[in-house]
Amino acid sequence: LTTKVLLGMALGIILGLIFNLSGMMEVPEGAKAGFVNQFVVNGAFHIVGKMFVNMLKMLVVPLVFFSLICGVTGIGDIRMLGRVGTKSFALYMLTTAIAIATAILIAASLGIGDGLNLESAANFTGKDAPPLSQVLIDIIPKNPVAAMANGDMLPIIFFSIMVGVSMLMVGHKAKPFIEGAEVANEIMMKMVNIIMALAPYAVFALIAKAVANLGLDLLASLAGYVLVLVGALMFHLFVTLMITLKVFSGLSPIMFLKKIRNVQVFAFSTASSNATIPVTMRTVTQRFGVNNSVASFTVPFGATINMDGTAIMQGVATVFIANVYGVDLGMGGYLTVILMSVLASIGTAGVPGVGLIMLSMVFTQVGLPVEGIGLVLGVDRLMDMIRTAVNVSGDAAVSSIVAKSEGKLDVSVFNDPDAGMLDT
Ligand code: DAS
Repeated sequence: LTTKVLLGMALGIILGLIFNLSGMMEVPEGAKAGFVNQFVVNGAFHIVGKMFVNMLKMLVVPLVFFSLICGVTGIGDIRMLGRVGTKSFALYMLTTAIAIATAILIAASLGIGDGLNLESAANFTGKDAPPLSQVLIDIIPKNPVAAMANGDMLPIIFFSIMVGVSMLMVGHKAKPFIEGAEVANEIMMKMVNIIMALAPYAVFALIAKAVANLGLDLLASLAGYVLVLVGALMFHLFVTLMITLKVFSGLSPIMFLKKIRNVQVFAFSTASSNATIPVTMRTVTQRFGVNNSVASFTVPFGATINMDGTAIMQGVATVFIANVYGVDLGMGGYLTVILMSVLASIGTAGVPGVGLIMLSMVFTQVGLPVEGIGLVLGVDRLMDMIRTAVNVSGDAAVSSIVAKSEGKLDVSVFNDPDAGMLDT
């Protein structure tokens, strides 16, 4: 399936470029958009892409609810849940902090954005992410069904854990319910496989649309920002995360990178960690050999609070905009950006564009003109796709480290190149 998905991605990029470079996407002044633009790219491709992302999102709430219940009851021992929670939270925060510190170092040392002195770009009105105190209070759902209806992940995670823990305390009387949850979880995972079979076509449509609309000229004008951001993201993925994986778990980074590719392509094409949860869960359990009792917690948890890629974008964008506007942030300013970005990433779900919304909050905090975001807005869709792939890679790496430390990772599965391969 991976080859088919990669093929879909490649064809999408090629067709998108053909549409864009051939001028078919242009809308002459006062005229209507052409056939390709209106009915193919922003018509058929848009519809297919949205339907696919909705199908993935459809799974997230029931999958997280049932897999967390199975996971917690599968843990069997509450103390382990505490350990898994503490270890994963600590590692998620550590990797995110390292990510943004590296990004700021790279961007500041290269001095990107210097001398661009553009007049202030289109003003950007991003809604602010909730303050941390509110985020902590909102972890406890007033109404769990409402939380599920709204897809608020942290309250859903909290409620599912509470149900699982309570079942453990009820003991054997809850057995039918636990078995029911196990069957429901299996049904959800089967639905993931069905949806993944559709992936090559959806990935093609999603990427063709993004490339056709975005084009290359936009990238040229922001080359410095894009190159440094992509460089920092790749550094984090291939160096920082892989060293962390090797040091903390001894697992093979090569095998990790080989098996994580499918998840990265999903995250890239949907630009949503949340929508990718079903694929991350399947890959981490069936290809990495992580026991569901750990993955069911660390994967949804990571998709919500762990956004290394987003933190990197915030670091690079802050340096870029500060230089463009000639604002000298100083060490204090940069430390504030690091703290804000790590904290902001806790409170926001993994959905497309959330990083940009958090960026407006970071800019406000350090006194940068928020309209500066208008400069990076144009390329943010593509940057979001790349950084989301880094986000989910961090979720999978920490899940593997925590599982290994708990003796809940089957190394023979991890080292078997064909384990859990989807034959479709
Ligand atoms: N798209 C977000 C995610 O799903 C990341 C971001 O917007 O920066 O992780």
